[in-house]
Amino acid sequence: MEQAWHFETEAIHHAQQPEEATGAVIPPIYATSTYAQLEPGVLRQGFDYSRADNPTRRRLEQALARLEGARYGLAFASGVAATSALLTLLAPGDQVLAGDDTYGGTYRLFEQVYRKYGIGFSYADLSRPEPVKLPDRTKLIWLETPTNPLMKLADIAEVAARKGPALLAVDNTFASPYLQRPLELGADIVLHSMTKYLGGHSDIIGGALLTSDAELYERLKFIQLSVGAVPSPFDCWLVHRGLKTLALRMRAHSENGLAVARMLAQHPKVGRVYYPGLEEHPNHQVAARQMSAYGGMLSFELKGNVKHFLRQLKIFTLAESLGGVESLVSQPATMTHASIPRAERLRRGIGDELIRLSVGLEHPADLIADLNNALEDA
Ligand code: P1T
Repeated sequence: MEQAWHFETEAIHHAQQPEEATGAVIPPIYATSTYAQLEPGVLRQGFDYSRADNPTRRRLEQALARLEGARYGLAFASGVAATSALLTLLAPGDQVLAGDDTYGGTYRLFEQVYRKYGIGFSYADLSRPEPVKLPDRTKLIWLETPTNPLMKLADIAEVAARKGPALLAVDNTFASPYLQRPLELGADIVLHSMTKYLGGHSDIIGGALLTSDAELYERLKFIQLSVGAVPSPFDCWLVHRGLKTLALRMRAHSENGLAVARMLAQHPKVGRVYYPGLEEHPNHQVAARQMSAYGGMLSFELKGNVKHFLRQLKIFTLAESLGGVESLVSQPATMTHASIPRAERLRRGIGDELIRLSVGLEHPADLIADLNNALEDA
């Protein structure tokens, strides 16, 4: 879709006009569950109940859609609630082809919730250049790129060109629309955990779906209303506030991420470093084509004692999640990806020595010193 302004300007102004009644530059939070009707079924502004729609949520949905180059946006109570809304469009016997490295909670939702409703899931390494054969009745291709936690990239345009009638959904959580715009590359729908870079401050849980397909939007809007996993007006307001600094933050996350990745790549206590901005990353060419910078997420293999290393860190906090201004560290095997059975996890390449960093916006020299110090002790 045409954008009238550059990303930074849209992020600050789209769906954020001063409020009519008072002139408030920042539109208020509409903390209301319901709306007074003029007569039964005759609404003032189209709002009847906040599970169906709320002005604060609507502004956020419009702003997010604009930033992803989508016509329509829908906000949900979490990233997995958004994923679940998409999966409810499927019917027993339908197949989903997913990448073989995804957030552990996405895998758990596929395997432990939706499989029992007769939906089939298969997995393939979509970061490899050779095309993957789609199983019969594939209705949905699920692409996380970059993947969590191994930072693999799939060529979105390449997968889109071969998807046939299947829907292509891209989980754009790690990149954010500032670094990567999957709809422009042929995806049908984009998913976000708004909990991460969109919110940007580790203070809300939320998710979103963005699409330009009117029919798909109507079906998902029906699910949003009927299943009801909607975010609160306050959470929507916080995410909308976060969007205004998204461009600035993503540039800084990317600079810090690259600096940390380069330091780790030459450290004797570090094995492989997984960061798409490094030239030796197997998908670096794809990254350079479809991303404008490489973000703040990276993983690496520690040659040393994981517990000692984690205990020595002073700036990086040991915690799940990512994408906030503060740096976080995690051990995917025991944390974010613990719900994947051990054998499957190891087959995917997520061993106990794998460490994941969400590189924040602190000064890079402090981050590097913190890591160097902890590595010495590992
Ligand atoms: O946590 P929630 O907002 O429900 O989002 C789920 C989700 C979806 N997609 C990706 C790529 C994710 O990373 C996540 C959540 N991930 C973490 C909590 C984590 O620490 O990896």
